[in-house]
Amino acid sequence: TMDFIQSAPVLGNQYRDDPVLREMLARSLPAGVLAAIEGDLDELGAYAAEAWAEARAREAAEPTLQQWDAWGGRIDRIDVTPAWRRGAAMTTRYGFVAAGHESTHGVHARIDQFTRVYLYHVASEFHTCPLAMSDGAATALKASGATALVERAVPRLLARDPARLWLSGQWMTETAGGSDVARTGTVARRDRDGAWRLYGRKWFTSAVVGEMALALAHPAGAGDGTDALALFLVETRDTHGRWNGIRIDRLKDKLGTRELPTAEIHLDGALATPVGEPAHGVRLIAPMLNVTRTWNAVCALATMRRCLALASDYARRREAFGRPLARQPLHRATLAALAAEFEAAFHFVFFVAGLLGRGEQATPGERALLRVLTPLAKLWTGRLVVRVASETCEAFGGAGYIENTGIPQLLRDAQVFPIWEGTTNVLALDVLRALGTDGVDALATEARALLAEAGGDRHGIGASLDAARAWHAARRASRDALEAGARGFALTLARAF
Ligand code: MFK
Ligand code: FAD
Repeated sequence: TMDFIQSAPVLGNQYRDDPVLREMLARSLPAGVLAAIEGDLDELGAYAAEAWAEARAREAAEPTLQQWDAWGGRIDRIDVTPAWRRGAAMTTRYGFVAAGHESTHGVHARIDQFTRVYLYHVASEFHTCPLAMSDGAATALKASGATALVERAVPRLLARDPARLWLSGQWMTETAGGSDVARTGTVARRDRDGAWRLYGRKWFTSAVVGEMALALAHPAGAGDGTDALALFLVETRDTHGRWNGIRIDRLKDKLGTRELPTAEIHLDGALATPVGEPAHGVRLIAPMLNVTRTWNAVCALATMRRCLALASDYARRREAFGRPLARQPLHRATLAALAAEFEAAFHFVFFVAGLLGRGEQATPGERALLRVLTPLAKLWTGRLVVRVASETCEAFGGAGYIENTGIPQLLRDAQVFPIWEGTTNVLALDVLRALGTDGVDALATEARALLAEAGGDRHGIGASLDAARAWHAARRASRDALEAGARGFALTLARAF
């Protein structure tokens, strides 16, 4: 055994090899819709496998920032990785953003779109981050009714032609507050010509390479608090292609998502257009948050699926104590338990995607359900993916700790899902916000209807919903008591769903 060489895990076509995905599609989509999209899904499944093999065969690539040219001119040029350079062509070819908004497949648009995103995410090297924000921007603009901005930006965000495609950022977080955006210090002032200009510092901007952003700012002279904030559309370049009053201070040195350029920027008179009246910015950006949170859940699923695909393949290749790990009862049970958790989360998230796709056709009950299940799906999958990625490292033994196997990156990348787009706690509080005072009863009724549809409650789900209801009722009077238990409450509801 001195010259024993372990064979590396191999990834097959990620569409063909995924029975959980295929079963969901067969159940959720009419045969005609599935037939129309299956060719694309098969190509994306093959692309996922090719990209994995290619990434193992080269050095890791990261974006770079060049602030100055040779002569001392300020340029702030960000060069992105090869996978990112293919991003526009892939996005327009497969409609990662467009498919969610086109009418071709009616209420199935979001299932179609998020299946594509699920297959693309890991290979995309977090190009899905700006795509999520672009989808969120298109959704928020449409909901705002700001006609001129909708006409200018939405067709570009949903373009099927790479030369026309726009990406959007989402500029909220500042040094003083990411969760508490009421602490926004960026100020919006009118210039001599009456145009709005933004002044301030945005502390995390993940798609500054994009053509636009939706940004929160405080109109000069407006009062304090969340409601005084306004939402602005900023085009990042002027008509000559120069930065629009934007300085890139540096790129973040991050634990994971290292292919994604996340910048710290200064806004120094960036021209901006208010979305609607210059107030109620958080209310206006909320549709964007809910869409990007759904993307977050889908991309967390994609990472979990990748972990399980690799760990299962490896378990068939690696032998210990006389047989492949896949035939060691305890290793097998360990992976099976993770797969079961993944599968439950998968169906939860795609149920949410299906509700989102109902759009205008959704009943008031479905809208209320979507509102509360969105933060639940995001917070649940954000925590689960970290656990699955950590167990995957362990399932590879020492190899799972060695960078160029590709396994550690899964864990480093997974850790972002519970942090951005609202941490677990912030989303648990959002669940309280969404449920209001009576929402818990409505949610429990809905859950019971789903249980009846599923043929009964074999796992005591009704009992845990009753416990959550009783808990909520007992603390309704005390905001502090309600908040202190909000995380446990939200996790109980999510697990029940
Ligand atoms: C690859 C995977 C894809 C992921 C890509 C992601 C890229 C990463 C980019 C980011 O991380 S961007 C930054 C994300 N930042 C956040 O998510 C902020 C986290 N903080 C919150 O979510 C707070 O809850 C929030 C700032 C929204 C609210 O704080 P406040 O100051 O307590 O607000 P308030 O007064 O409760 O709410 C203001 C209004 O918004 C209210 O409506 P009204 O004015 O009509 O009363 C709320 O009901 C409404 N609202 C808040 N959250 C909502 C919402 N409405 C609908 N849906 C929501 N989620
Ligand atoms: P804080 O708000 O300071 O939170 C610290 C801790 O306090 C957290 O654990 C939180 O859960 C907890 N906490 C806060 N409030 C409460 C409360 N009321 N009750 C209980 N607990 C609470 N932002 C953008 O705007 N645009 C981007 O493009 C972007 N890209 C990002 C990319 C990456 C890779 C990362 C890591 C972040 C990015 N962010 C972006 C920022 C991200 O959204 C914020 O970091 C996040 O919302 C948390 O805000 P914060 O960092 O200020 O943490």
